[in-house]
Amino acid sequence: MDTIKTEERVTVLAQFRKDILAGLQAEPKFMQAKYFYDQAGDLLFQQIMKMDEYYLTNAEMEIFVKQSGDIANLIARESSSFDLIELGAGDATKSIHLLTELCNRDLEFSYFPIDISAQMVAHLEDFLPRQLPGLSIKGLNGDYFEMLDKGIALSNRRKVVLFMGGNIGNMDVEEAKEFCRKLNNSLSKGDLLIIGFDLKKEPKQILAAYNDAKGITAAFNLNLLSRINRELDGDFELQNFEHYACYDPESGACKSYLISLKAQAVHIAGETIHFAPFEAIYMEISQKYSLQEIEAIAVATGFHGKHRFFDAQKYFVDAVWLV
Ligand code: AVJ
Repeated sequence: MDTIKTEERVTVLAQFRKDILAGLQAEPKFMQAKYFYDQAGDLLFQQIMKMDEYYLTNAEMEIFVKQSGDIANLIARESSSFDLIELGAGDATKSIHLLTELCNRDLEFSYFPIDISAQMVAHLEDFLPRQLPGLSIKGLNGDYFEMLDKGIALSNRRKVVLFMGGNIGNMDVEEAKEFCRKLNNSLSKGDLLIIGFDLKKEPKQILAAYNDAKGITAAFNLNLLSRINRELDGDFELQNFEHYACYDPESGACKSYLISLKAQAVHIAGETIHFAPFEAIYMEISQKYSLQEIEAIAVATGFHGKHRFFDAQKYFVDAVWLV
């Protein structure tokens, strides 16, 4: 695995400190969703993916279980040699179906999974070659914005970028466009982007996915406060904060907040942060899209291609975009 060296670990912690303090000293306060995924956060996210309310994983799983053969054919259509770069691979339980199809064909490819969680990348490098003998794999641990360039530099073949799970939903629409534009600039003609979007649907169903009855999503958000307490010598009292999720069916923005239940001061890395009663920390966006909005992003950012893969309920779409 290409991972952070010991001297870089200091920088990672310093960056965490800088980002958290900047977000909490901003008006309004915010945190970055990428920091959810420490060891406890990984486990909580795996629980989220198993929840009844969290339809996204099942929907995209269905796409990859039933249609990986078609997706593999589409990838192999151009040429039998390419590299597969996955942004935010996680535990790869969906992409493994595509990897299996690709391994079953006479293709020459390497798999570069990128993930913010070092544990996940280490797990993939250990687990996948045992599951799929002969698979050429090299994991990259880090922020996928940074690691993408590294992945592209490592590859001297045609590139297929996988960006699944609705991870693009963690950006607002403008950030998503900016990201796709950057991605398009980094890629070359003939390269492919397979990108998953959660679709606009019954608002109550969306809200329930981010406001589950058992409070797992609440625990997932509150876990970032625990992480700050542990890694940045913070003194957040978790019982003084409440998870609040809302969905705007017009814009498609589903947002999560932690609400300060009273006036309080919190100390983090030697700094004092003041909270007014019911002041919100904006934690995360999970943006939902219509098919027209998705098409508009493709066009605006230099991609083309009409191939789309849906689950039977049309909850989710994996679009195949060509550079
Ligand atoms: C990993 C960004 C796809 O937004 O649905 C799930 C993260 N947060 N529940 C999402 C998440 C709360 C998830 N993504």
